[in-house]
Amino acid sequence: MRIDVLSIFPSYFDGLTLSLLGKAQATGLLDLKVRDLREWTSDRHRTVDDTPYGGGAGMVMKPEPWGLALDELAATSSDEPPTIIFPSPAGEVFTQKTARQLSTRQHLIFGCGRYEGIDERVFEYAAALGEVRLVSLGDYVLNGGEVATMAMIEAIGRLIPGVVGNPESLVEESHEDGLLEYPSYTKPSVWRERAVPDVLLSGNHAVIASWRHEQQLERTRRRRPDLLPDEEPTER
Ligand code: 6GU
Repeated sequence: MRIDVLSIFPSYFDGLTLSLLGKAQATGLLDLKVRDLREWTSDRHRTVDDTPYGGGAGMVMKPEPWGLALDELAATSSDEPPTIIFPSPAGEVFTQKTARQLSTRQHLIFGCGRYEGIDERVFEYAAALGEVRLVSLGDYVLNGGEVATMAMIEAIGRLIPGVVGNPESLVEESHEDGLLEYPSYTKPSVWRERAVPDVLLSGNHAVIASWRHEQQLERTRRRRPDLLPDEEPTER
C-alpha cells in the first residue's frame, strides 16, 4: 500500500518509523511518504494560510498549495485513483469498519489541515482526482489533522496482510466482532493476593471460550452499551 501525507508539520510523523509500521516500510509492504505542504508554495514566506472571506476568527488554508500537491501525488497513482482523506472533526466517524475498507486501497492521501480549516473548494477539486473522505476520530477537537492521521495510519496499516505477524491476533481484538475484548492474564497465577480466574487454569478450551464471550458481552454492556443492538423493550 502507498500512503502519502501532506502536512505543514511533517516531523510529527517521525514516530511511524518505529515498531510494526517501521518494519512494514522496511519490508516494502507499506510505502509511506510525508511531504511538507510548503513545498508547493512559491512566495518568499512559503505562505499556506490567509484570512477568511466573510470575516471571523483565525486563518484558512489557501487552496493553491493543496491543488498543486494533490495534482502531483494523484498523477503518480498506479491503477486505481487515490482515496483522499481529510481528517476533520466535521467528518464521518472513523471506526474499525472504516479502517478495514481503507486497508484494501492501493493509494491513500491524507491532507492534514490546520488553523480554522481548508478552503472548501479543495474538497470539491480533490473529488475529481479520487474518492474524498472527511473523517473524524470522535467528538472532540484537536489542533490539526496530524495526530488523527497518525492514529488512522496505525489502524489501517496493521490490517495490511503481512504487517501483523500472527493474523489470528487481529481476529480476537476489541471491535473486530463488534464487542470489546475479553480480559487477559499472565503469570504469576496469584499476584498481590489477586488470583487469575480459575476457569483459565482449567485447560477446558470450550469452557474458556464461552467464559471469554460472556466477559465480552458483560464489558460491552457496562462500558459501551451503544455498541450492542437495542435491547427488547421491557413490558409495561
Ligand atoms: Cl480528524 N481533526 C481534528 N482537527 N480534530 C479532531 C479530529 C480530526 N477528530 C476528532 N477531533
